[in-house]
Amino acid sequence: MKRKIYFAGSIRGGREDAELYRKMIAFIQQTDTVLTEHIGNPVLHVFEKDKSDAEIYREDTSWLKESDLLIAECTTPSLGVGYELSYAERFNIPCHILYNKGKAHLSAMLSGDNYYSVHPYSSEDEVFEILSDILGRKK
Ligand code: 6K6
Repeated sequence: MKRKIYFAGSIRGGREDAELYRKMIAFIQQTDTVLTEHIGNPVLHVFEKDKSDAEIYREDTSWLKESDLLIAECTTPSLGVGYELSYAERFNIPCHILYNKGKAHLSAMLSGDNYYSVHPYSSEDEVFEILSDILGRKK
C-alpha cells in the first residue's frame, strides 16, 4: 500500500521555492501519495480565496494526523511549516526537514530538537538523493 506523505512548504512565508516543491512532490508521487499536492501549485493564490483560514487549518491538521511521514522543505522560513512540524511531533509522526545550507540558516528550534531528521543540501540534485534515501528507494 502507498504511504501517505504530508509535504510542507512555505505559502504565506513566500513562494520563492514553489518550483522546487512541485518537483519534490512529483518525485514522491512516483511511489507514494502526497496529501498536500497544492503546495507545489504555481498559481496557488488563485485558490487561496476559496477557503477560510479555519477550513485550511481543519483540513491540514486532519491530513497531518493521518499521514505516515512529514517531509518539509524549510529553505524559505514559514510560520505554518514550523507549526506543522511541532504538531507532527506531538502526534509522533516521523519528520524529515530539508533545507539549502547556502541559502538558509535553520531555526535552532528545529535543528536543536533531535526528534527531527535534518538534511542540509547544497544542490538540487542532492535533494532527490535525500528523498530517495528517506523513501527507501533502490538506487
Ligand atoms: C487553497 C488551495 C490551495 O491553497 C489554498 C489556501 N491555502 C492553504 N491551503 C492549504 N494549506 C495551507 C494553506 N496555507 C498554509 N497552509 C499550510 O501551512 C501548508 O500545509 C503549508 O505547509 C504551510 C504553509 O504555511 P505559511 O505560513 O507559509 O502559509
